[in-house]
Amino acid sequence: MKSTKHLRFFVFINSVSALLLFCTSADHADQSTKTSIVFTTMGRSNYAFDIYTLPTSWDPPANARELRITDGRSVNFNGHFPAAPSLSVLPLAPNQTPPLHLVYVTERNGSHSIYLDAVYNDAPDHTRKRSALEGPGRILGRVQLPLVGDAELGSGRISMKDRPSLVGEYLIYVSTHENTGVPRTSWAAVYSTHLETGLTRRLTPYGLADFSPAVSPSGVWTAVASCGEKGWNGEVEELSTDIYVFRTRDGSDRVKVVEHGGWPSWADESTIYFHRRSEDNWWSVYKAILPMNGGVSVDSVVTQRVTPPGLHAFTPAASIANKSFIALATRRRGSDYRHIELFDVVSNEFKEVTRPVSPHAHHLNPFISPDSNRVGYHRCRGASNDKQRKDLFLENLHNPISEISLFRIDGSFPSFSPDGTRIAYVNLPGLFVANADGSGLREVFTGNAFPTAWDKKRKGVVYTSWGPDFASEHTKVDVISINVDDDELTYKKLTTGGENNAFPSPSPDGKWVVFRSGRTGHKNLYIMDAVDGEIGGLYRLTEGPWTDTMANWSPDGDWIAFSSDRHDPSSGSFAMYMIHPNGTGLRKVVQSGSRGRVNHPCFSPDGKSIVFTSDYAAVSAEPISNSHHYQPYGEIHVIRTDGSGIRRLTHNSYEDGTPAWGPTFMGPVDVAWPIDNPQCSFSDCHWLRISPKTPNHEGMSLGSSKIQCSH
Ligand SMILES: *[C@@H]1O[C@H](CO)[C@@H](O)[C@H](O)[C@H]1NC(C)=O
Ligand SMILES: *[C@@H]1O[C@H](CO)[C@@H](O)[C@H](O)[C@H]1NC(C)=O
Ligand SMILES: CC(=O)N[C@H]1CO[C@H](CO)[C@@H](O)[C@@H]1O
Repeated sequence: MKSTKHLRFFVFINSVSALLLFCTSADHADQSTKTSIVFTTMGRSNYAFDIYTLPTSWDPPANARELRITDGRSVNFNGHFPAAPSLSVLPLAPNQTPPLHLVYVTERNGSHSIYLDAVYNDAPDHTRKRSALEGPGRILGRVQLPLVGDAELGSGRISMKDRPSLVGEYLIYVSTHENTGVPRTSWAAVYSTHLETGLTRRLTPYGLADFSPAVSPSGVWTAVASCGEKGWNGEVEELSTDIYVFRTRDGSDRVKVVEHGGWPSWADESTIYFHRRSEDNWWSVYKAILPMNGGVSVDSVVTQRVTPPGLHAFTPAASIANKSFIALATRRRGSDYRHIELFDVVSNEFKEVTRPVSPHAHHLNPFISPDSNRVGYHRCRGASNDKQRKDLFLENLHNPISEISLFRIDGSFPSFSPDGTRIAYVNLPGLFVANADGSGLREVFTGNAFPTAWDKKRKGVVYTSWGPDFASEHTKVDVISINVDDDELTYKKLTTGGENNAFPSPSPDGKWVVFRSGRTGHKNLYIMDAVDGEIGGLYRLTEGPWTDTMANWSPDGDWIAFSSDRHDPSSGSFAMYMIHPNGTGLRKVVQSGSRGRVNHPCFSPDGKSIVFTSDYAAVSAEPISNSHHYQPYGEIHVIRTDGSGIRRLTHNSYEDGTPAWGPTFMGPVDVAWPIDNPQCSFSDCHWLRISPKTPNHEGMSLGSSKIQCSH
């Protein structure tokens, strides 16, 4: 590779920069000892996304084959085919075949980065004038160039990155590396990085959040979906975004062009395709025509619906060379899958692209090459395409606190054994225990159980609750204990009434268990004997017509942290509180805005901090551009017990939840499973209903009630 000299400005996360990154950010809390946090991301272990491409020709050659153009490592998504990159950083062609250039987001190496790949295939020479990837083809090789990682964005910042476009020497993309400082506001903003100098400029005004940027063919204008001044109001389906346009150079001349719309894509300098949920409830693609000679405003822009009712059509991609079609994703009656189709905007005909090729997979977020000859998209690569991938038990993630080693677990509701050597977790239905190095996996309970908690004194004793999750006060759920070292694996029922007794957490002296129960018609906290359960002693800790839940007992025994909506019962808003086990000292630790959510608190081993999941940083992407997440805002945060020093640990557009804080510092490396797990079993957005007139099914999620949309 001849490009080494150009790479000095793009120091990607290597060991040296990672070290710098951690040294400059070691300012949190009084973490005298180093520890680990493990958390869950809904469905993430099933993603395995890669970017693929197919020809767009209306009558594709019979031998057209779907080509995987990313390398089958990690999760690769939201691609973009740049127009003939003229970057001096681009590597030289190793042979004569015309390379295909692809910009995309990848999650390898523990954080989001944006890569540029030059992909070479064996398409015969005469296809050059058409498309390098038409006809048969095998990938011969690739040159991979990291463009932007967290190291480029400054001292120890961690961020999600999204929807990149490469325009000349500039990379335009979303990043979440700047803290808004305001609870329940999105950190997503559009940035431009000059690749030669590494200079990064923010294009979104401070105080606003922008999603889904798209750059016009000339590069002069960028369109975004933005909530504007009204901000984010808890939406988890369609965000209440409008489309704004500004100058790519510096973000100036920002103007709203479309009220109610998202995911813009430019066909030419005055035509923008976008999507919105129509009044008839079908997601549809629309077209906005901007006036040619200035004076652009919502009133001077003409918008037209492009796709008809009767199917969902969204995430449009305009085609530049041949303007007679666009690409989009659809959900149709009779198919459980999201597919990529073309839509002829002259004849109003659809043409299926991915269903004939891979009918049983979700395909997301299409994009079209500048010559209009191919369409790209991402989908789950599946096990057969995935020789290099190892399934991960624990995926190590960068985070801004050097004393904490952060892992995503392939499971939910994890908890550490007191010595940190074992992890119990749930993979419904079933409760499992494994060594922290991924060995010794054992299913210890086969019922529907959640969450998990280890006794601090009696070795191998794990508490859980057995019954349906996210159920009403009177649902039959009981707290049980299991000795996971016992060959018989018998369980002991500790509660008897069965009235939604759940979320047990044992005291450090091994004598008591705090749990929540719905026995009075409200979920409040109770304390019972750890060994004999209710019959050995039962005390009521909290009482009121609201929900107290997800309790966690502090390591010194003096406090119980929990999640409650007592400040606004039944509103769906949860804050974190602390109370002494004797019922005194109640105080609120943190609330996310006035209506947000703070769930699943867990104390640090030194008792000075608490990890939790929250919508404190709002959402980071349009939910429809992802697969299903009940709570796409869920991110892992830590805070001191006095309510100061909140820090965001995770950055993504997924649902992160159920964190556990362990006593040892586990080396910051991935832990692979010894076995292969099934993949690609995630679901498309549940709220994309195919019969829009039928009522919504209430979403059930890692929190305990569903958030209301603001419209
Ligand atoms: C442009 O796309 C349409 C399909 O919408 C196709 O029929 C036509 O042949 C294409 N034109 C060219 C020049 O490729
Ligand atoms: C309640 O418990 C806390 C700590 O656990 C203690 O400091 C306090 O004195 C106790 N209050 C009463 C009234 O017992
Ligand atoms: C800089 C760095 O850590 N690179 C690693 C990123 O991950 C791949 C595997 O996906 C490794 O091969 C690289 O060494």
